[in-house]
Amino acid sequence: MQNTLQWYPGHMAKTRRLIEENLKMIDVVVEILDARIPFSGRNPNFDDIIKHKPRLLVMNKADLADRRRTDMWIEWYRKQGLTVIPISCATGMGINKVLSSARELVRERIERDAEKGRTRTLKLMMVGIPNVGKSSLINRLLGKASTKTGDRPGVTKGKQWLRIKGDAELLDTPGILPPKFEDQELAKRLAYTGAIRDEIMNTELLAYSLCEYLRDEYPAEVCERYKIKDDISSLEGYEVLELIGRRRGFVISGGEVDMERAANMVLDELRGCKIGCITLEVPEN
Ligand SMILES: Nc1nc2c(ncn2[C@@H]2O[C@H](COP(=O)(O)OP(=O)(O)OP(=O)(O)O)[C@@H](O)[C@H]2O)c(=O)[nH]1
Ligand SMILES: [Mg+2]
Repeated sequence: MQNTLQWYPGHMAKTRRLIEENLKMIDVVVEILDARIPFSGRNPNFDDIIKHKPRLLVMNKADLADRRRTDMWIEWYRKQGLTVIPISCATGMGINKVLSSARELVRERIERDAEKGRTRTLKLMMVGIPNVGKSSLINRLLGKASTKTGDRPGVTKGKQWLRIKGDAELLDTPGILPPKFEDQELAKRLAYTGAIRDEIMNTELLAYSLCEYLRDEYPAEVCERYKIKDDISSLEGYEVLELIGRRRGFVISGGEVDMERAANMVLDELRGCKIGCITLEVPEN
């Protein structure tokens, strides 16, 4: 893996300013996480940026995550006093809880305003790292494709307000990551889930690490998917990948495995949920 990862281009600094400038008029910040990396997928700088604004944590892509682990994370966040809900923009699960949970967070204010005869639409701002589904959630809430989405980071460019008739106003923002990561493991998890571009990582090394993780945490799923009968528990990550490549027939001249092809395939299959519903981290107590 390269040491200097260039992923903090000018537009991320710009987005930070955009979030800060709009914060005043926002009722609730909706922080969207990828349920497969509920910890690494949070930008630690958001606390700094968002400060004490009411915040709803939304664990999106729950359809791709390990349900047992999603429950563990929900409990972990709730113990910290945070409001968190699991959703899936792909299946529609939990979408109907988003507005009601956000409204609940500012219920007293809404009621106070109502007593004074003031009705206001609820103003929400969607924030999160790239590719977690901020724009997809907005489209789901609006019931139509109003903002562009895509299976790569950096799809949303500028700010965009969208209104749910008489109900709420939503502000989409581009995904932002912290300027740098000390922790390479964390950077790898972001790459596995597509929050940072593959091009800035070494795909083979990334796949070795992934295979190590799967060997320890999801061996049954890996063996089932790639029809492996051997015990993989004592293999190195690259040996697991080699075995997978061989099972898939990715063999080049001399009988060697085409490791690059195997690496790309495993990463694709992880992202496509083909290996199973996999969550890449568990809460620490
Ligand atoms: N399986 C699954 N895919 C999802 C879900 N939500 C979003 N996606 C997909 O994830 C990709 C990213 O979605 P976007 O809505 O563009 O993400 P974003 O957070 O707006 O991304 P940026 O604007 O690039 O920061 C798209 O390919 C979506 O179809 C989900 O709940 N489940
Ligand atoms: Mg977007």
